Amino acid sequence: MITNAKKLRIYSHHDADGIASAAIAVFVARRLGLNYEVAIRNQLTPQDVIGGSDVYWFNDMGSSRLKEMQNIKGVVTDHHNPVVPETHYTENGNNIYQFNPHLEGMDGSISQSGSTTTFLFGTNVLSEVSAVSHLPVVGSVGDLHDKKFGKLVDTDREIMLLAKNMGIIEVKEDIRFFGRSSKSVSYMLRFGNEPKIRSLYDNPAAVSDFLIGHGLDRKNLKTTRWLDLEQEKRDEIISDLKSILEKEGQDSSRLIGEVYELNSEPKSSIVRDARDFSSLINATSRKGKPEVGIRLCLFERGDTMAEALRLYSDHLDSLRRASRILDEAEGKSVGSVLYYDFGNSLENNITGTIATRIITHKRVPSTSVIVVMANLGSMKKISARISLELSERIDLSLLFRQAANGLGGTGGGHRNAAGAIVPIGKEREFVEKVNELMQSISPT
Ligand SMILES: [Mn+2]
Repeated sequence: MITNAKKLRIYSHHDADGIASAAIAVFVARRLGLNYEVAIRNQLTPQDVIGGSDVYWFNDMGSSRLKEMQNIKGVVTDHHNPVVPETHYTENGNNIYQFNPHLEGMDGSISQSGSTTTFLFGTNVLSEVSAVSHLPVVGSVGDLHDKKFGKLVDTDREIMLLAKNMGIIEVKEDIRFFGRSSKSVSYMLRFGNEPKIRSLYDNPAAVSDFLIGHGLDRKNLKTTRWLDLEQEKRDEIISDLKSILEKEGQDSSRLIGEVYELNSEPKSSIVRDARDFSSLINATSRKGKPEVGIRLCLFERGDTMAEALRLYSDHLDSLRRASRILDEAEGKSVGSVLYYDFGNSLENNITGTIATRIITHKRVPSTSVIVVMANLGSMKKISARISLELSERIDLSLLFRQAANGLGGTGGGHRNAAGAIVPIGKEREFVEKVNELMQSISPT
């Protein structure tokens, strides 16, 4: 279907994993000389799921919406929890082949990202896809698939090793904080939270003293990156950070893990680190220019990079504004659900980002469901996160789907990160329903 498509419609999700997936699909479409169009979506619209004569390729999305699709001919390569457990779906005039790790008994929230799934499918269409095997690494890390074990696992790992063996990426054991290549070492230590070093976290004075104590010059603290330091210096700092963590009574083993670097980027590049690369492409999409992120994934630099950096700085401004709103906001509790409704004061495409921030940076019980809402026309856009610990017992995507379906909305996602859209006015009921479902599965 793909190789013979007169017109290929590529739909992908609006986060880093989705953009990496879109780039893989675009790479395939270009090499096959296809006429194609790309649409990046936060959620598929009702029009998106009604097909015609074109061929569709849904990436990092689609599995939770299969039942609403009509007359669609094409492929879904996704890792979100599927509503239909079929690899070939032919109801409602559809002819859809669905590729999803859940159908193979794997957990898509950790074993296989959307971009890994898209890549695997892509290799069966066109073997040259291996030339972009860095993209599943970027997408998987963007979806935090390396969080639980400090490295990529299962299928994500197999593709990462392929990229490594091809010399496309380099794998190292190093500090797993965000910003190794894109931020100053002082920023990296100040906001690093995997794990959170209590005496340094969000404490710029303590971070400066610590770094000066390690021989760094005060005037260079804002410009020197982690990757600029000599290996010996990094080892020295890491061993000191480990002893601080141990003194704080924390597990220091989580500080070090696998990190992935892109060999196509020089050492001086701010997106040499795959995690930093994923945050840059994520920003291009959140700021409404996903095509810039896709072009970056496909090795365009120069003006494309300059534009990406502008979008990144705009995105950081939005997040700073959101943080200020968040500081003043009081969450409301309904049982084990803690929810924040920002109405029109929060951009509705960063509700998930903010929910992640709350669960990472605020002191919330590990048994809570963190919910962030914002208005989306006549609907409420809802994003939620739970701790990995709680997700061992609860599949949030199923709860969200069930709660939203009863209220004229849609919901889905992953075990630990889910979303829903319900009509405005139904949000309180939604929260109550989620809490009720939680209690029935796992009473607290
Ligand atoms: Mn994904």
